[in-house]
Amino acid sequence: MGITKTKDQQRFQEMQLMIPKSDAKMYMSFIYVAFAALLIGGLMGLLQTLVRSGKFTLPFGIGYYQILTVHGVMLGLILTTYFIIGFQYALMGKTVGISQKQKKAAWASFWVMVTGTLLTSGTILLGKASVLYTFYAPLQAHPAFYFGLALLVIGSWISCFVNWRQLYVWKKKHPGEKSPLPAFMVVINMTMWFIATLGVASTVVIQFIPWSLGYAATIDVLISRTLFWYFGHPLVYFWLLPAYMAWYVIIPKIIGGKIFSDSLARMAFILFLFFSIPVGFHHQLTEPGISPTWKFVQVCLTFMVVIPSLMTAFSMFAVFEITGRKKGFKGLFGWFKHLPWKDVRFLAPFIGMVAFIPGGAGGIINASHQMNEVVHNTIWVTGHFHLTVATTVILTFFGISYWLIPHLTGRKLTPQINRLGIIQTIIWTVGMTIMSGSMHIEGLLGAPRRSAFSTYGGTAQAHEWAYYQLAQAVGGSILFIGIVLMVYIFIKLAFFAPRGNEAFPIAEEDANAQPTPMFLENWKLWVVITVALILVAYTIPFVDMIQHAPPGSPPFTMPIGNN
Ligand code: HAS
Repeated sequence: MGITKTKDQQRFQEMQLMIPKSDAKMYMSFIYVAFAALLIGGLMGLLQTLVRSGKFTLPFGIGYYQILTVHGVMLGLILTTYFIIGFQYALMGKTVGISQKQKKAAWASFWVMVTGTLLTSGTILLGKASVLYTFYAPLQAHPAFYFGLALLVIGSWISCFVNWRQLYVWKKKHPGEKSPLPAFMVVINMTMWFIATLGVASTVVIQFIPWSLGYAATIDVLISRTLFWYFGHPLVYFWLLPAYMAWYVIIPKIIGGKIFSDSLARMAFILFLFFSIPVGFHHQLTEPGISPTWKFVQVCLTFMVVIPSLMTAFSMFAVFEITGRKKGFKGLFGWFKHLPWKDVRFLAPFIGMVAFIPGGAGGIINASHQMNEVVHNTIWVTGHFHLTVATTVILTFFGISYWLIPHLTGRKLTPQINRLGIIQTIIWTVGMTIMSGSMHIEGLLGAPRRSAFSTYGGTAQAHEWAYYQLAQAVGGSILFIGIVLMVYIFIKLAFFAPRGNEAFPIAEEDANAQPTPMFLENWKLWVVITVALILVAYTIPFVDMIQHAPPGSPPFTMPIGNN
């Protein structure tokens, strides 16, 4: 049974209530940490491109792998997780509300995560954990690094429980009604995150911590990598889904349209829950110890996870076209003209969408088993994730920041800040096009990823790659200017912009929209299917890995001061 229109409209009005100051403070705390991580991680990114160009040597004995680890952890793990959790709390607070008790628990999640972050970053900065953001065994870090990671995950689990509880309490108060779309999406993302992080938590607690403390002399590398990638691929969708939340729910409002299809959006998110997790082997296609049959099964499942992204692309084109035509724009592409190009809240996420066309195509190439042989472990993969997470996702997060931060701090996005935002978006687009484009080409020429200049600087190929590495240094420097500008905009929006009320733009459904089928909220069924798919994809190969385990590996530490 679907929901009546009057109730829908009434709920929509409730959503427009202002967020209380104390709630806003909690949401903003996550966002402050995210932007601090952006600045630190971005600076490390700049240093990396300079070192790889062979024209710059790190001072004070700082190692290449040390800055690479800071870069990956700060941007890939800290910036994303904090921004996402802060944004999701805001969406939940706005649509289903947050009680005092839930807020206390949310603060607990924040402080546990901060404690973990300080431990992890401290060990990396002291040079005791140059293990990159994937911390592959047998690279070994100081135990504090792993304890920090475990706390980060535990803190995020508290957020999962808070978000689930928020929706549960709301549903109790609104029997028979469908949940607000943003809340539904947040709960899917956190359910996926919880199931996925069980993998990384197990390897950290069962394998890495005892090994780093010296209780175990060796570690089973294949098992640790498998548990990592069981988590690692859903991790990328944990980054992507909040961007999709903004595309489905926020962007239509900003362009003056309606949600294209509430049911389609929910279905896409359910498909992400099903297919994000049982696909980790596509990161391990070149690894021995996993049978080709199981790699093939997971490659097929990877192609399933492409479908909800194609549904999203379809949905976005439909929103743009329908809104344009309603405004009277005619012709095949006339609707394109109505888009609010001068509104940075739209422009930044839109460029993110455009970047996802080549970014997604690159992902499909990576997933195609034979083609993966060409690109695996080359800097092509780095190019791929700079298009996906560092452009599609991050530009959307910036787009969200332009309205979310002033909304939470009681300020206004002024025309001047909007203009700066447009400049920032252009700088980012130019910098990333140069950097990611040259990474893709250099990868096709065989250049390795994650390699210090000292490992390939003297080789014959290094000459062939030099041009692209220079281009990456140029792109990286432009991007760093973009980061500094974004941090400036953030500080302005958080502390100095004029006081006012910035809208929290949540789109409505069309008055004539078909009711959303209630079976889409059958949470138990979705979780059972997800677990069943995971068991199908992982049980036999995992048992194989344990039964045929080779002797474990002793620890290995990256050389310090290796440029
Ligand atoms: Fe990936 C490696 C496969 C998506 C991130 N990926 C990585 C790594 C990262 C990453 C971080 O199969 C490196 C990990 C490491 O350190 O080793 N990836 C895929 C596939 C997809 C995909 C099949 N990746 C992402 C996303 C990421 C991300 C999203 C971050 C957010 N990836 C791989 C594989 C590897 C890999 C292998 C391992 C490689 C190796 O060998 O190590 C798919 O989800 C992509 C589907 C996307 C689409 C695009 C839909 C387009 C849309 C935009 C519409 C545009 C509009 C605007 C509406 C089908 C929705 C239009 C307007 C106009 C004017 C045109």
